[in-house]
Amino acid sequence: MADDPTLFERIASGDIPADLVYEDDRAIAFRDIHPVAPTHILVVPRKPIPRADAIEPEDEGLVGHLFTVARQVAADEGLTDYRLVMNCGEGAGQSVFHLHLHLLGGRDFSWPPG
Ligand code: D5M
Repeated sequence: MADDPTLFERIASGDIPADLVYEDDRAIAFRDIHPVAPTHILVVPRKPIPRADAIEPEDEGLVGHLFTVARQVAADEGLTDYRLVMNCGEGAGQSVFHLHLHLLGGRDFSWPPG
């Protein structure tokens, strides 16, 4: 039996509404429902890879595409400086187990992250 669709698959299919800022045949981007910066956008592959350590060699092109999309969205948002974050596992802060890049911008960031 097929797994239930992930939250982000349901957003990609239009089943759950989201504030989409970009979409193509491989990826979507939409505003995070709990923003932690003035710009907080999630860049998500349509393929439901659960987490960074489940990325396979065959996914390399897709994962590279996420960064190209992030670059495009950042430019569209007028961002020159921004942070890209991918949490892997609950201990690192991952709460949705469908791969995604956080694009954060519009304020200064400290290092190291908390
Ligand atoms: O990031 C998962 C992110 O997903 C977190 O910042 C909240 C966001 N989220 C959860 N549900 C939604 C919906 N419905 N729309 C938009 N954004 C959402 P993680 O790195 O897994 O903690």
